[in-house]
Amino acid sequence: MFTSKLLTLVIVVKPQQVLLGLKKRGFGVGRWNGFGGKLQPGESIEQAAKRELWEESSLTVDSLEKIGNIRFEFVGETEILDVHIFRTDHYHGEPSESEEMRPQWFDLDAIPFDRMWPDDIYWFPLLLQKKKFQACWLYHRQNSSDWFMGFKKSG
Ligand code: 8OG
Repeated sequence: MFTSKLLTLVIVVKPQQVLLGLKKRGFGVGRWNGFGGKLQPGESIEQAAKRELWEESSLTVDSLEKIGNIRFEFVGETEILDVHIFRTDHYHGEPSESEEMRPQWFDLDAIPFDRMWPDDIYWFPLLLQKKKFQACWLYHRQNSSDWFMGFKKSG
């Protein structure tokens, strides 16, 4: 019996740069990523996305554009991670370091894919081109760099 856990991920983009945070603890520690996490009881996916962005980067947004959805499965595990991905080009405030993330702007031609989740290199270009996508990835085990296969669909 499989269960599914909803997660959010927000990627902040400005002309020629993208904001990423270095994850300082927990799942994905040591990797650069967007800002996000699990839903709290009673929250909508968009509310959770805004809250996590605020908690991890100090940025606020008026609205978010849903751009992608990725489902992650892990071999031998019954919990699927259902990650809803948003892009925003408009934000308020200045990014600042939180307990969980150290934010940094990266030029679009210098995104540190070798220090990000291995699947990111496949869908970031779609996000940057504002193309909607869905994907499913099967990883060997949580926080591992070993993945077996991926499938992506854009449009
Ligand atoms: O609350 P926590 O930090 O554990 O949430 C995990 C975050 O990591 C959440 O924003 C979803 C995101 N995430 C995954 N897998 C992947 C992935 O393969 N690539 C990227 N970019 N983010 C991921 O859970």
